[in-house]
Amino acid sequence: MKIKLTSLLFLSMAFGMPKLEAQNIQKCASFDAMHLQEQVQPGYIQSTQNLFQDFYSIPSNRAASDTFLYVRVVVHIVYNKPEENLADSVVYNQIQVLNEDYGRLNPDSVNLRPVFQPVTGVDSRIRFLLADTDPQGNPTNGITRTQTSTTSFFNLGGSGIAEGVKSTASGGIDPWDQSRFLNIWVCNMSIPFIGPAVLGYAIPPAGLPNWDPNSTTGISDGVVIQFQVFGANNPNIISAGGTTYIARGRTPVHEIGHYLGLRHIWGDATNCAGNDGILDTPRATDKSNSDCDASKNTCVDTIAGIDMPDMIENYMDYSAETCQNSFTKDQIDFVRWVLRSKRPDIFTVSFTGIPELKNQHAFSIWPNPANESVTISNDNGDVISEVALYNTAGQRILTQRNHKSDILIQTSQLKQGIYYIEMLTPNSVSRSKLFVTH
Ligand SMILES: [Ca+2]
Ligand SMILES: [Ca+2]
Ligand SMILES: [Zn+2]
Repeated sequence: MKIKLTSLLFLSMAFGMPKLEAQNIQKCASFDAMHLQEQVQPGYIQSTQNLFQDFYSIPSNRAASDTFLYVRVVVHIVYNKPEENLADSVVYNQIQVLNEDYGRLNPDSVNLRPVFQPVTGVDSRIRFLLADTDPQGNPTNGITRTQTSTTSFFNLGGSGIAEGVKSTASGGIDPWDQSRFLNIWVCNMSIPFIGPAVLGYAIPPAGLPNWDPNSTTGISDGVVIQFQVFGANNPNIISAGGTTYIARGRTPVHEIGHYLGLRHIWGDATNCAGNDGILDTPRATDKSNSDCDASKNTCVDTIAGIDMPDMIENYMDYSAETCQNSFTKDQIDFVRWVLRSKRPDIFTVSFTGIPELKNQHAFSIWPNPANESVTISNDNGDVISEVALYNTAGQRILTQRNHKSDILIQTSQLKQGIYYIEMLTPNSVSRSKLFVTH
């Protein structure tokens, strides 16, 4: 990776600006970041591999639990140019994509080929919520904005790793307490005069007993994302060599997979010996380079009695974001186990413990309590683009998309009780209680 980028830059200096094909973008530098971590914490990589044995060795680790886990997220927007200062609506959209993909609520999950039916992932019951209280206890919308004089956080000597963005002293912003918040930095880490080379990275928690996410040495804990690929409604595009990279918000889905311990589906090897540690993901000889080639079956293995084709639909592949739509069952069980056992303070289990979002927008919810139906209207006249209804267990039970400033929700089929209603507008996300009585 380091050699590749260096030679790319050298080529550009020697021969003028080369065409950077979109296929040549290294989608993820997590494996390089893991090796950098190994240098300051010998044994780190082995400990992350041990996580898989630890997970599989105790059957109850895989036990399904209905408990919803709500991860506190802070998104740090670090920008130099105006287009890098992504709107709140882009952040909200990305959070929605995370919840859809980790909840298997994504509409394109139906595109997963039937051959993978025996290993198809379920709803992880992990949900991502922007923090509403910062580390000092002040109200926040979970988004920080930092203007920087740094035009790119790309580090030529560091395998594309952009650790500078994680430090105020180096033009970025210091993390919020990494044992309590999933920190996501969104920035520009393009190679000067060439363009984006790495779209994101994150490293798994170590299985070491002295694992400290707040450690100041090595790779600082959290996720880094190249600004054009954050949010499916991002107005910026990566276009190089006549090819446009189509972003669907799946780079953060992939990187959070690493943050929760997952490895690349092909096991970071170029032969069938590569192993991602997960038993129900088929092996592959190499990454899918942004393609959606469903004809590939590069390695023979037997999962659920069959030799499955390469799983280009998997979020942990390098396939195009338009054909990614699934985790497997074991990947889902594994990330839940990692979250509970290795990052135990980063989530809350009670949706009711999460304060309602206030003062972002005034909505009228009438009648409340509702019987047959309820009408929600946005008092300032802006469009309500989506309404989601959750029960007190935090399960999303209804999603309704919309194009007007008001929306009617049928409640006659809902059981009597308390619900949480979430309203998305192009500029805000708000939550409120809804009571249903019959
Ligand atoms: Ca596997
Ligand atoms: Ca196969
Ligand atoms: Zn990756």
